[in-house]
Amino acid sequence: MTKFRCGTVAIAGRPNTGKSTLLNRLVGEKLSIVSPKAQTTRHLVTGILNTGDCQFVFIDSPGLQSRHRDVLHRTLNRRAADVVRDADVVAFVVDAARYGAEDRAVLARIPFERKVVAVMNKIDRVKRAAELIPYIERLSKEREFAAIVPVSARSEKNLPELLSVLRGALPEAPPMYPPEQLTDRDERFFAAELLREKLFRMLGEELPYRCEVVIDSFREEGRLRRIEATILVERESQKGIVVGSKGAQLKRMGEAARKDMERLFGGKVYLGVWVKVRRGWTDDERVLRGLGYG
Ligand SMILES: Nc1nc2c(ncn2[C@@H]2O[C@H](COP(=O)(O)OP(=O)(O)OP(=O)(O)O)[C@@H](O)[C@H]2O)c(=O)[nH]1
Ligand SMILES: [Mg+2]
Repeated sequence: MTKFRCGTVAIAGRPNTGKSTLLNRLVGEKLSIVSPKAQTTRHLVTGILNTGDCQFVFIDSPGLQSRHRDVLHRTLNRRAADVVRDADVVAFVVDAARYGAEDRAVLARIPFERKVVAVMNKIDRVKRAAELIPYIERLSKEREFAAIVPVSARSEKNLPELLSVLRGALPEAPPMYPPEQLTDRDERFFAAELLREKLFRMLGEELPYRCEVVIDSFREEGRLRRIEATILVERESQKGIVVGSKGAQLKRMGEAARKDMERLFGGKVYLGVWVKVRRGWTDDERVLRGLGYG
């Protein structure tokens, strides 16, 4: 009889390689927010997948990066480093056709004794499979990987192969979570994240990095979830952009977030959103602690 395996898989890599997309596709539910902008993920998001002989506890993490040097982004880098230190195996996600200094910096922070599976994502962008060979060869010189697996998270290519390799790297152990549990986060968390995703997708290049979403109240009234949220910005001028002309921008983002929440929660949502200025919140340790960035 095959022995049951269970353990944690840290999903790590430089920003924008598709870590959150990969987590969502592996567990079959949109748990972690995704945008074309780097450094979208700020929290460790756990997604649990049960197969007949294994429980995978995936942990998505912020992409290690150096573009922003404020306390918020230094905290994110610390989170990313902690998660690769503590996991049973690391899924090190790289872009199929690109490997550089930023990827190398992530790899350098993974303890030497940790098992690492290199995941070459976005192979849907590569025209012919043969083009991958030199990249695989180069990558294999960077470290002794347990395996190098080319995948496409977006088109779900090679994900069963990836799971089988990851399973082999996990310890024999009983499940950590009950089989029906999908994540360790609650609806309040997902409500904030889904709204934050819309800021990343619908606002300009720099503004999302200056915004945070706080859920002020989350109440269930029969089958309706009544959610009140505040978007924090750093300056008055940013507030104007987030709200938009006659409130149009805020309305658009709120509606998109509400629809996603209704899909995820499986029920009607009322979402009220306000925008407040909290000067310098990205660089204020006390404020950040209050926002859960300990
Ligand atoms: N073509 C292609 N695009 C992908 C694939 N996986 C992810 N993407 C896109 O890459 C972008 C970044 O995806 P994310 O999943 O947010 O990347 P991430 O690594 O979590 O990024 P951070 O949280 O910022 O570190 C998004 O536009 C995704 O749609 C893939 O397999 N193929
Ligand atoms: Mg992410």
